[in-house]
Amino acid sequence: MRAARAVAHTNIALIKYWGKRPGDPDQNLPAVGSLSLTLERLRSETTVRPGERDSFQLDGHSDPAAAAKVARHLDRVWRSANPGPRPPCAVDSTNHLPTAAGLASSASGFAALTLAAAAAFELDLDRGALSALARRGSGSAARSLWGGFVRLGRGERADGADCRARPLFPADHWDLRLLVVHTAKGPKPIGSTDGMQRSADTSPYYPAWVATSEADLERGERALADRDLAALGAVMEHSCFKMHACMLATVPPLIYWNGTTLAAIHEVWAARRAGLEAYVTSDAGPHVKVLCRPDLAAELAARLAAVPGVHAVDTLAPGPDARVELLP
Ligand code: 2P0
Repeated sequence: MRAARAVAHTNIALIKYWGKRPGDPDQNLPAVGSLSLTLERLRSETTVRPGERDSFQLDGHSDPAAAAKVARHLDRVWRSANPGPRPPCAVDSTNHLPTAAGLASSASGFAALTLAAAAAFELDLDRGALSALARRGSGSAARSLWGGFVRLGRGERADGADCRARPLFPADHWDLRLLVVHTAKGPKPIGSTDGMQRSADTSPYYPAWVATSEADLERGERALADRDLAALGAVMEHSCFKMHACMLATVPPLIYWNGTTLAAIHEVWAARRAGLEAYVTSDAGPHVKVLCRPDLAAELAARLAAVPGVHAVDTLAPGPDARVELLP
């Protein structure tokens, strides 16, 4: 075993993933495909080294629940190529995400862990195989192996081997900006994994959500290929609001938004009516993400920062591939 350090950037789904297809829970198989934009700056950096025993530190702190998840994921990576016992690992991770932002770190976190562990274990895996492994840690992590625009197919196989992301277009294909509008501080009340299970079990809109998502993916990919912002924005908003409709119809309801979330959405639409072309999306949390051209980003950010209740607005360009290096 060697020591290795990986960096993976977080991503935001333009076409959303919500729900798992039936099968082995440890395979974490999504019910729908998804299409994402990897972001600059927001990233996880993870080092995996041989250790006396397993240890895990995140931003200098240890947490037994997180350490158990990391150990389980190291086992998955190791067992993908080795029958014997896994060597103990010292894992250190740093999240370069705005503090208390409530932005998902599991995408960049599991992507970086997968990449660093595979290199540390000296496994000869291509990025597709690494993506399938990262997916087992967190569905959105499968997309963070690549920069730019990435599509995760739903896959059909029970063993998940065909459920891996692939890069559609690199970061320089289309110079867009994604504004992250922070509308709250602190963690969200219910995690995605539990929330999506609850939707699958109780939301009458869940079957419609699953049945209609493949068409959204096709529209999204075509709009990206054509660099057609109006087409991409339309299908991105539709995918987002359909997912939130499915969440709202869950029993008990999943409402990830607050009043400021809605105010920010209305501000984006008001700006659009005024000629500032911009489109919204939002995930399993209260923040609003806004897609626009670079030349409009500053004006839109200023308008959104002025909405009462908005804490901060980050402006992010498309980000790079995940990368890994062996350490001495
Ligand atoms: C997404 N989300 O496509 C969607 C949109 C949240 C809403 O992927 O259970 O943390 O670990 O596979 O990846 C968040 O879910 O869930 C997510 P698990 P994950 O970005």
